[in-house]
Amino acid sequence: MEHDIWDSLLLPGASEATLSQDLQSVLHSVRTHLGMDVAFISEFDQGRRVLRVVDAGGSTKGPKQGHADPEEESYCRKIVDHELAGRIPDTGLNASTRSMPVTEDLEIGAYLGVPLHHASGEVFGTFCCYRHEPDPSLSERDLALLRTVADIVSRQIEQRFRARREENAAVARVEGVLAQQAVKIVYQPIYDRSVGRVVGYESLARFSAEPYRTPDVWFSEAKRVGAGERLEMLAIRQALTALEALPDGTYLAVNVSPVHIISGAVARTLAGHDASRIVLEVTEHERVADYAAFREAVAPLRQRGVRLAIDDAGAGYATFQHILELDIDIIKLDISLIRDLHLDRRRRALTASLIAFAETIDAVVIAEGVECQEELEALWEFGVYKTQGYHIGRPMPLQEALGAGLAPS
Ligand code: G
Ligand code: MN
Repeated sequence: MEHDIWDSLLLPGASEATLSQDLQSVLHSVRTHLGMDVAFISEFDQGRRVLRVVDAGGSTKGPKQGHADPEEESYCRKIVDHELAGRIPDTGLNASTRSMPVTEDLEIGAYLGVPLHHASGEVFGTFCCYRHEPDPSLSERDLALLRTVADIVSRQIEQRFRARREENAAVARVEGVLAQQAVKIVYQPIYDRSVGRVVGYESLARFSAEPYRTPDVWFSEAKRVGAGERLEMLAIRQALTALEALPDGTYLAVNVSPVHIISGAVARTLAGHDASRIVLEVTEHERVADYAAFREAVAPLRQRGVRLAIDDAGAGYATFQHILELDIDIIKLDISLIRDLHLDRRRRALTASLIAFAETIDAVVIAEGVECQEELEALWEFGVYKTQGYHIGRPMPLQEALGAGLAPS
C-alpha cells in the first residue's frame, strides 16, 4: 500500500493520527488477552516486512514502529505463503523457526500471526503477536480470535486509506487548477434602466478542468483541502485583469468569502487597483464568525472606495445576519426571489420589504437572475432598475461582454 498514506495517517498531529491510536489499542487488548509480550501490524513493502504499529506494553525490548526486516526472512511472509502455521506455541520445536535469525533477534518463543487482506482479497500485511517464552497452551481458538480481529482491522485500515486517497486526489485536482491557473472568468452585465446602460459586471469563475464541475463544487473542494483562499484569490486576480478594459463608469463585482476579507488576503489582492471600481459580493451562505473582525478588515477597503454588496439576499439559507450586522452599499436580491416574481404575491411582498429596508439603510438594490420580461417589468414596478440575469445578458467572456449591445425593451 502507499507509503506516504501510512506516514500521513500515523504521524502525530496529522488529522487522522487516531488511526495509530485506534490500532494501538486493538493491539494492546489482543496482546494482553493472549498473554503476549509484543503485538504488531506489519505491511509488506518492497521486499521488506515493516512494522507499522507496535504494542510492547512499554517494554523497551520490543521492536519499534518502523522496524523492517527482509520479507523473506520474516514469519509474516512465511505465514502468508503457508510455509508456516499461524500458530507456533514453541518456536524451538519448529524446524523452520528454530533456524530463522529473527527468532533469536526478537527473542520469539511463541507466535501467532494472520494475514491482513484488502477487500479485493489481496494480502497487504499481517496482524501478529509473540511471547518471549514458549506457550504450549496457545490454541486454534486463539488463532481464530486473531483472525476475526484482523478482519475488522483490515476493513478499518482500508476505509481510512480510501478516505485519505480521496483527499489526496482532491488536493491534486485543486493544486492542478492552481498550477495551471485553469480558471476562466466570465463577465455578466448589470444593467441600469434609469441611466440606460450597463453600470457594472459581475465576474464569475468557470473551470474547464476535467471532470467538468460547477464553480461552487470547485470552491468548496478547495476550501475542504485548505486551498480556498488561494483559489478565490486566483479567481479575483484573473477577474481584475479586465478592470482596465471595462468601459469608464462601470465597476467590477467579485465574489468573496468573508474569511478571506478578514484574513487580509482580499486587501492584498486588490492592492494597486482602482478601488472605487470594485464591488465585493459577500454571500449570505457563508457565515461570518466574527463580525467585529470583518468590519475591521473591510473598513480600510471601504475607505479606499471599495463597495460592499450582500449577495443572494432573500435566499432560503440567508439568515439576514450580514444585512443586519454590516454596513453595506448594495443588496443583491437572490434569483429565488426573482423567479416568477410577477406571479407570486409572497415573493413580491418580501421583495418590497427588502427594498424598503435597503432604502432605510441607503443601500442600492440589484435584482439577480432575471430570466424573462415579466420579471423585469415586475421589478420596474417596484422601482428596481438595476438588474442582472439571462434575460439581460449571460455571463460572457470579456470581449463578448464588452461588445454586447444591451438594451432590454
Ligand atoms: O451567487 P451568485 O449570485 O454570485 O451566483 C451567480 C450564478 O448564477 C452564476 O453562476 C451565474 O452564471 C448564474 N446566473 C446568472 N444569471 C442567471 C440567470 O438569469 N438564471 C440562472 N439560472 N442563473 C444565473
Ligand atoms: Mn455574486
